[in-house]
Amino acid sequence: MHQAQFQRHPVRRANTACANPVLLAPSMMCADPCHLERELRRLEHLKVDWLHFDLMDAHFVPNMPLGLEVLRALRPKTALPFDVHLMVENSDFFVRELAKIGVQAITVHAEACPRLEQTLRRIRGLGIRAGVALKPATPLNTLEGLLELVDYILLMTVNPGFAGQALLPGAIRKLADCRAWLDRSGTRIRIEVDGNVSFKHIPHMVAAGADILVLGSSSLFHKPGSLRENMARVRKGIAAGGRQRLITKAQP
Ligand code: S6P
Ligand code: MG
Repeated sequence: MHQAQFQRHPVRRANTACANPVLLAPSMMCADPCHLERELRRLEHLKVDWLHFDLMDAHFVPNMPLGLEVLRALRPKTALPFDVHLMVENSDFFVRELAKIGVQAITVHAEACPRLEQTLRRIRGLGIRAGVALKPATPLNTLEGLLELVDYILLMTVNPGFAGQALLPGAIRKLADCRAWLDRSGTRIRIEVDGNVSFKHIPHMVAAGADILVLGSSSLFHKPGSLRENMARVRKGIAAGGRQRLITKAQP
C-alpha cells in the first residue's frame, strides 16, 4: 500500500517549464525525539510528501540520531512514504533490514558503497525506490553509467552527519549542473537537496532544479516558529523559486 501511494500522488503542474513538481521531506532527526508520533501527526496535517529519516552508524559519519527500531515502531503509524538516507559503512546490511521494515525509498552514499551498482540493483529488486547521495566534494560524474538504476540523486549541500550547518560554497552551482546533466540525459530522475535547505536558500534551490527538499532546522523545524508558520514560509519560498509543490491527497 505504501509503495502504491508513493507512485501515484496526483500532480499539479507548475507554471514554468519543469518536469517535476517539488516534494517536501521533513527530516525526522530535527523533530522532537521525545514525541515522534505527535510530530508525525502534525506533519501529516501539513500535508508533507515523504518523511526523511537519516540513519547513521557513527563510522561513516560521527553521529547516530535515529536507529532501525525507531523506524520499525513508526512505520505502522502512518501511510506517509519513508525516505531513508543511509550514512553508514555497511549499506547492504541496512538495506536488508529496511526492506523488512517496509520503507519506500533508500538512498545510499556513493562514497560508502564499493559495489554501488549491485547495491542499487538490490534495492530496486526489493521493490524500493533507489537513490544515490553525493557528499559536497564528490563529483557528479561518479554517477556516469548508473542513471538507469537510480530514481533520485540526493545532493548534500553540507557535509553529512549533522543538522544546523551552513550551506557550502558551490552547492547551488553543483545542483544546477546536475539538473542540466539530467535534462540532457532525458531521464526523469529527481534531485533531492539536503543540508541548510533554509527559508533563504529554498527559492534558489528550487530555481536551480531541486525536486525534493529535505526540511530541517533551518526551515520547517526552525525555532521559534511553529510548524504551521514555518510551512507557510517554505511554500512561499518554493513559489518564489518558480515552481509549485506537489499537491497530495489528504492523509488518513
Ligand atoms: C544531515 C542529514 C540531514 C539533516 C538536515 C537538517 O547529514 O542528512 O537530513 O537532518 O539537513 O537540515 P538543516 O536545515 O538543519 O541543515
Ligand atoms: Mg538526510
